[in-house]
Amino acid sequence: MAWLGTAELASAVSNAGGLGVIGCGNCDGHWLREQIEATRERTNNPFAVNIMLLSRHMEECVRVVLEERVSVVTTGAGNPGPFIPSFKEKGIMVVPVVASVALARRLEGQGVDAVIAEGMESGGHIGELTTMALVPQVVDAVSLPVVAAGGIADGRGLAAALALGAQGVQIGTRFICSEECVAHPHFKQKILEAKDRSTVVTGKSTGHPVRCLENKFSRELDAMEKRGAAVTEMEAFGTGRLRAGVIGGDVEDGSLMAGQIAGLVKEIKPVKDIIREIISQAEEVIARMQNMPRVLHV
Ligand code: TUI
Repeated sequence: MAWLGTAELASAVSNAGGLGVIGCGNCDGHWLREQIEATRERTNNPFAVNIMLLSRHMEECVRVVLEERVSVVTTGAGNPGPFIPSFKEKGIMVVPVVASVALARRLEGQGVDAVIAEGMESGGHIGELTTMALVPQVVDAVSLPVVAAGGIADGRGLAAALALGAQGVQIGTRFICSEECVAHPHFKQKILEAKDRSTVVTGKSTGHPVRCLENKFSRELDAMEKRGAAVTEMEAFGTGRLRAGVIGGDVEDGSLMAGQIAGLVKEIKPVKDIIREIISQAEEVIARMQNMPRVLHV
């Protein structure tokens, strides 16, 4: 949740019983330190920092997390292997996003505390497997707690993730439409209007596929890809577009990263109401399933 996982949202989630996450995206160390301090002013509960491993400021962000001794670090868009020992030395829990069983296994061997199995329903940078296929295979492959991510925005999604063997869920897109999220109102409105097929995946040919709401920017990127534009040209074309879209509200020329579940989001609400509703709906779903007649009597 680059630019959106700020102190406002992270502290609201941590105050409501979740684990709020500050999203680094391409931020620098100075921005991250400010967000950590602002989060600490708003909550006494633990929170996490997500480090995006493709960022040019990544090493700076790692240093800030170590200095500030944040409770939990999550990582995305790569293999955090080389940084694990320094986090563990400071007692920081390490919870990487994985998009494959192979990386989950490798990172278990390197001492991570849990993994986030994120399916390609997610917004932003994605792997190739769906949440439904990835989560149970990761659950069977490792002895660590597994957090499911990708396509989860309500209690049905939470219950389904638990049924797949996950211990918890990571939720992004639903929280864009929270009162606390600093997303531009025009971006929030685009999510509220989204339908099931409103997102597209751009950048497959660059090796870094990204899911976002379809708009002028995504169509232009798609056209560049089809005419075989160079990766450097596409990267230059995309620079600054995420911030312009999600904070600046440029919903045509900006990048509006969001997950496939955007079509399910119909209301802007406070974080605590979103979390309470998700949990009570999951409890209802699970209770209903427990009362289902059994088909097989042996
Ligand atoms: O990282 C994300 N979501 C992101 S990062 C991002 S910034 C970006 N912009 C343009 C191009 C690329 C990135 C926007 N959204 N989510 C976590 C995530 N991690 N999803 C998938 C992965 C992942 C993929 C492959 C994690 C590890 C991985 O392993 C590769 C390897 O080295 O084995």
